[in-house]
Amino acid sequence: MESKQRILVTSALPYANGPIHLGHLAGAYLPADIFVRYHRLKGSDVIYICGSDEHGVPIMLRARAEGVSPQDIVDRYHELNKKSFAAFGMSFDFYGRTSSPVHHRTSQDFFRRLNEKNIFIVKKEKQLYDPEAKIFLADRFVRGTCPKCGYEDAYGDQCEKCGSSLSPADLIDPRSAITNAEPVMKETVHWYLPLARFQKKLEKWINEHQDWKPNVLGQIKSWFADGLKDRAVTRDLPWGVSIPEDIAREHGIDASGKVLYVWFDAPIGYISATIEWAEEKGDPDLWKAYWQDQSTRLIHFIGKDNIVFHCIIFPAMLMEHGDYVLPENVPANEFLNLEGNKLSTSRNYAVWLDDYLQKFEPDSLRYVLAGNLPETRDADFSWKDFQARHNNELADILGNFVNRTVTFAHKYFSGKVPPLGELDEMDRQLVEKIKTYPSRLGELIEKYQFKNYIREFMDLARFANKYFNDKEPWKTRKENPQACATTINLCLQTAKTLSIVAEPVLPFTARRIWKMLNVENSQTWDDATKLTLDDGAEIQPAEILFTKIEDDVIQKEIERLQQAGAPNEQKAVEKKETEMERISFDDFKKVELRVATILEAKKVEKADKLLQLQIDLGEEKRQIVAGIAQHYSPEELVGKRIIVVANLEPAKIRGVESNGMLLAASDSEGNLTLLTVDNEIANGSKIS
Ligand code: B3M
Ligand code: ZN
Repeated sequence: MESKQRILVTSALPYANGPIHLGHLAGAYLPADIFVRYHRLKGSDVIYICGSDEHGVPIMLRARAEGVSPQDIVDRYHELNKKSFAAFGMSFDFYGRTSSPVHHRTSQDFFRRLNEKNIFIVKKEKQLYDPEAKIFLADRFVRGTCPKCGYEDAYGDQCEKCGSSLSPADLIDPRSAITNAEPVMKETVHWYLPLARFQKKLEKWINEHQDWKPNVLGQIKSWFADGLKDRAVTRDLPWGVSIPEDIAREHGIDASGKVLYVWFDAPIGYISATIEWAEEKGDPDLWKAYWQDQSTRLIHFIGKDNIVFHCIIFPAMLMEHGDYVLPENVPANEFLNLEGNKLSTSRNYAVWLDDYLQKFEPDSLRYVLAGNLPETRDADFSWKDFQARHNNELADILGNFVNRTVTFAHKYFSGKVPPLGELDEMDRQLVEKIKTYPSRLGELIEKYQFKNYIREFMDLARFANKYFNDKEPWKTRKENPQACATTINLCLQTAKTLSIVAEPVLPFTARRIWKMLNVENSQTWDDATKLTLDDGAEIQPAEILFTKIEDDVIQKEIERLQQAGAPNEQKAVEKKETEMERISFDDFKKVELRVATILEAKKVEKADKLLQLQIDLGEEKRQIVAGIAQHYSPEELVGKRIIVVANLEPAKIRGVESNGMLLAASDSEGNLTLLTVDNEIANGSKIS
């Protein structure tokens, strides 16, 4: 029998530096689990790999703050996150960790292979050093003023305010995040991945993947447009994967003080976790059938802040290593906001998974998040919406349909599947839905359109509910028992179909329905298309699948967030009446405002405030120039919905054509935020 095509799915390794929150789930985890569960039901040869990312400066900073070791921090959160993921139904085949010996060895072997192939550029250079703590100040070990936007608390690797990627030497007035001391420059040596040299090869490879999501391709293109820069893949830190001793000796340095950059070793964590999975399966070489077979479908599920690492840096590493398959797709999601504001872990403005699971069922969150994923643009989670979709869709439609079907079968057909008789037109319509819906839903999952999958699934449940109502079995029971038997038979068959196609998103509910129908765990996606319940088969008593969530329970969650305080609340800037110039309504009507989406973004040469944007305005694409470079980085703009003055005279700004103007709000403190739309609406839609 020909071997099935292998599918290797990964989710971004969460830092073992804190609990998992909704933003993580909506980004890299829930979509992957839906995809993998679907493929398991299809009988695909699929494995799902994840684990804890346990290196990097933030973990060291947290350890220092708590007066414990980095190992203490990662031990705590590795266990907590692994437990929370399991309770949420995340079906990893292996959940590894990058502090494991297997990972250290795998990463060192990978580094050694690239070193043997002379891939790296080895540079002697001066770096910031804390003379008090006697430690080099890499990444978040140093704070200072952002050279791009003037933010005074920027990190050495990134400015959280404008999102720019930085290196410690870029910072103005740098200071040690450990002792606040003024750093000195000290000589060191680092290994660089020559990304600039790989740009052509990477562009050629990305051009073969024009089917990837536009928000992903847009960000990659803006990185290419800026020109890839060589990237240091080692750090002077006491925590991480030490560079191989033999290589350190070649350069006369002590390996223990030099480690691999966390973003060099972390993606290799996917490989090392697969190696550990194979060992656990008792077949140590099995991992090679996935990672080192070019026919494998490798799919990385991540959030948009990890696109450059998974679409440029790690693929470059894999290409140069030579033994590995490259990703077939990286369906990165955008960000999830919370009650209209950005999540803020530092301000506890988040919904933590372990906290959620103490109060609500996992399937409710799986369903509501999946129905509102930030697939191509940021999305928003609200507790009111969570309550509404749980009560009005899960409880009132799916739960109600299954419950009254099984209850009716127990009450009037002694808990057995009634005989299937002649089908009338309405019956045939339902049977047609049973036959066709699974492949429709499967296609949507294969195309990573999970929101559409959820919507169409619930449409099928609605149709089933309507069929029950329209057939009126409580009447036909007396007037036409055979027709009633056929109705309840088909309702039970539909309940089974619904449970199978729901399993990827509602794994706990699916198994409760399978238990009721006595079809536990032997289900396949194909079974969902057939009437496999035999006449007379016994079924178990009905149970309530979803109890309604009351207002006071939700109100408590909303108040908790209000106490945490939404980050950087925009204080309304009162404009005095006298300052405002009045215009006529006719004047206002001349302005044509339309909705658009940003497709690409890049800096304007020699103009630190300007960005050049390619936008989709519905019937047309346009280029506009916007003075927002000090508030938004090009990569975070891709996929954003904006409001544009569409009938402005075209202009040339610093030699760049601008055909329109976007709208943004700014306040007296220099903050600026883009105006956007809060619901889905087509590009080009007019604002009136
Ligand atoms: N640890 C997660 C993050 O950036 C990061 C992913 C690593 S995947 C190899 O939030
Ligand atoms: Zn900045």
